[in-house]
Order: sequence, then C-alpha cells, then structure tokens
Amino acid sequence: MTDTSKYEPPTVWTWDAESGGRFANINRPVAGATHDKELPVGKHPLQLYSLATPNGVKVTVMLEELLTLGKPEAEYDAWLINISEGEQFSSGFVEINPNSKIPALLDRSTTPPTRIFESGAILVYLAEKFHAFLPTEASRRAECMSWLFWQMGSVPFLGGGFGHFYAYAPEKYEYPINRYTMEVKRQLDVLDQNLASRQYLCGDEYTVADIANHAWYGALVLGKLYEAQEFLDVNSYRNVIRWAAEIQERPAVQRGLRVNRVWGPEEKQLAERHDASDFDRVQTSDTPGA
Ligand SMILES: N[C@@H](CCC(=O)N[C@@H](CS)C(=O)NCC(=O)O)C(=O)O
Repeated sequence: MTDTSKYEPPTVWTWDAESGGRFANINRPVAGATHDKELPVGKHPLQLYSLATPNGVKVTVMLEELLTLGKPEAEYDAWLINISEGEQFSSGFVEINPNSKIPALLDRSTTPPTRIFESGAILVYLAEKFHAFLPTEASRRAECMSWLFWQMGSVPFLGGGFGHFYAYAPEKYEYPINRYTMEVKRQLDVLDQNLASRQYLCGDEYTVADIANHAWYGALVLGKLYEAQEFLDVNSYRNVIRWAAEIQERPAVQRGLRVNRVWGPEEKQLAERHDASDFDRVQTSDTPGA
C-alpha cells in the first residue's frame, strides 16, 4: 500500500497551495467569472461553446446526428472554449453556464434565448426540440432516461476518480487507483450485461443514452481515453466493444468527434464549426481557434 499516513488534514481547509496534477492551474474553490469577455455569436440559432472532451462530443455528435436525420434547424456554430486557458471563467461563458464547464448551449431561436448547461440536459433539450433519439412512449422513454442518467451519475467515478488518479495525478497512489478501478470495472460489467441481449442500451433503437455513454465508455474500451485498455482488460467486455465499435462507425459520430478538437492528427481536428462544409477542410495552424 502507498504510505499516506504523512498527511494530516487541517481543521479547516484553506486554498494556500497548488494541488499539483494536470489541471492544477484552473482548479479553484470558488465559482463565478474571473474576467470580462463576451462570447462570439455566429449565424445559426444554436450556439455551442465547447471543447472535444467526452462531455463536449456528446453534443456535437447529437447535432451531427440530427442534421443527418434531415433536421436543418439543428445547424449550429461551435465555438472553441479552451479550458486549460481558463476561457470557461469568462463573464460571457458564466452567463450561459454558472458552473463554468463545457459544454454550454444557447438557443437563440427562442425569445428570450434559452441557455442550457450540463451535457445530459442539452441532449434531452435537443431530443425534445427535434423529436428524435428519445422514445416518446412512457416506458421506453423511462428506460432511455435511466441509461442517460446512469451515465451522468456514473462517469465522475470514471473521469474524476479513475482517470484522474490513473492518468493525471502527479504520482501513482495505490489506494484511489484500486478503489476507482474496482468501480469502473463494475460499471463496464453493468453495460456489458445489458448489451448482451440488446443492440443498443435501451433496446433496438439508437438514443441519447447511447450518445452519452459512447462518449465515455465507448472511448474507454476503444483505447481513446487514459490508455487503460490493457489495465482494465477491456477485451473481456465483449458486448461493450461490439456496441462501441458499431457506433464509432456512424458518419455523424466521426464528424461530431472532430468538432472543437485541437489535438491529435490534423485530419481529425476542427477547432470551430460554422458550416457543414467546414469538415471538408483539413485543419491548418492558421484556422481560427487552432
Ligand atoms: N456534468 C458536466 C461536466 C462537464 C465537465 O466536467 N466539463 C469539463 C470538461 S470535460 C470542463 O469544462 N472542465 C473545466 C473546469 O473544470 O474548469 C456535464 O456533463 O456537462
């Protein structure tokens, strides 16, 4: 076991030292804006402020799926919010999301404009607005909502727990890695058992629950998150792998994964998206936001 006995928590915690780790420079214990800056606004009713993290791509995949389905009103401008530079703390962003986290959406087709934050809430808002990817019949809708909320509740253990301590913490600590690995493997088993008898999470229909879960657990088993495939023995979750690989092939998913992405191979990046034709361009270093 790691020796953690040296740290004695003080009576009252104070913010007097950097915690270390990859996101230490943006972590702070208070909410609200740090600086005045308006957000840019494009030509479409839907304005998305985001970054291609797993929470971010849930929304861009959903919007690309809606467009593929023939819903032109789902056209959107996707603006890059660079969270490692603290852009989520601008006054404009905080007006749309007081929680200062991407993704955040502004629907300017309503009067007054509607702000939506929390990726799960954004998926449900879009599904209801465009009547797609969310069953309307009560029991099927309940099943879909259950798997969507399961993802929203479970994923902090995967990202904030496992991912943080396995991939980002300044040192490897055995206790939290054990604790969160246990939980993530249990979650993968929950998904695997459900997908043993179903094509998609809620049955034979692809829904917002698949979009949300694929962004995290799909990425994890396909080796696109935390480089933990071997450590977690992801190949033992065969139904999750089958489901993830199938969804990964959808053209809308491929496009959605590129939007607001500014790392990795250039042909998989698209810093900002304002038009469907933006996907035809290969990213260059002088592309806005790159
Ligand atoms: N529950 C939120 C989580 C969003 C979230 O954690 N976003 C991260 C990126 S994946 C972020 O913006 N982090 C910036 C920060 O913590 O300052 C959602 O699903 O929308």
